[in-house]
Amino acid sequence: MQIPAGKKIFFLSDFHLGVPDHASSLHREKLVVKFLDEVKSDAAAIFIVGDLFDFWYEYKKVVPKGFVRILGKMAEITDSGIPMYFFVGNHDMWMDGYFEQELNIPVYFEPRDFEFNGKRFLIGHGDGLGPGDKGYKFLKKIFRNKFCQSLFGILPPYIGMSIAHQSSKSSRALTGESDAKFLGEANEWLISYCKEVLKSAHFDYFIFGHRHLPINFPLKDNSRYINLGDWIRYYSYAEFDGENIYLKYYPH
Ligand SMILES: [Mn+2]
Repeated sequence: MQIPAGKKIFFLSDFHLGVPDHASSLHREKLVVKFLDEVKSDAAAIFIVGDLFDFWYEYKKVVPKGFVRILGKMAEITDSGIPMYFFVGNHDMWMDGYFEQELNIPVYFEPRDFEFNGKRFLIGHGDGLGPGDKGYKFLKKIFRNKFCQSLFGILPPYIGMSIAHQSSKSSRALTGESDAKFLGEANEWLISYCKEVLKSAHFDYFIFGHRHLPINFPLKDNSRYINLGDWIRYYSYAEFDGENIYLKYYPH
């Protein structure tokens, strides 16, 4: 795809809407909506790269309460003809057609490559990639298992949603502040992942979320790894102007 002159592609992730409480989530939701509203006239496309929600599970006929502003804004943007793309995160992987049907937004469950203006992008949430993290990789298999997902769906929502909110809280408690520092080239497992991919294919840009730390790291042959940070601490996003990519911070 060729981006029309003057237009840009925006990438953002990890809003974790729904936590830690309604008031602060609503505050962040309104900021994301304001951002989307401001960039839409410049946007050739907008990518949301996972963990939009702190927890999302679509029942057969029912979706979770709340989040009406952001869902409405996303619908408005795609209705106006600007494409949006969504990658599930580890907190909102339980999607089942609602975004496609209601918002006209494709939902991707795995990293995927795109080409804009001759530049190759590999885009994904980033969870479960690279070396290590065996515990999470095992858990992810269970979470992604159709049978386990449908078992969860039989639970009455007030029980299912309570269990999910509880476990999402404890998973955050586990990661906490250890996310806040760059661990160095050798220990950042998404950098290891990018290097592994680059051995057999060239990408100009690797765009991931999940790490909750804005990172713009140069790899070999002018390739870059961009981590989108989050909208909890950093309010960070990436912008591709057709030639270069920039990691930016939204004033709040
Ligand atoms: Mn996240």
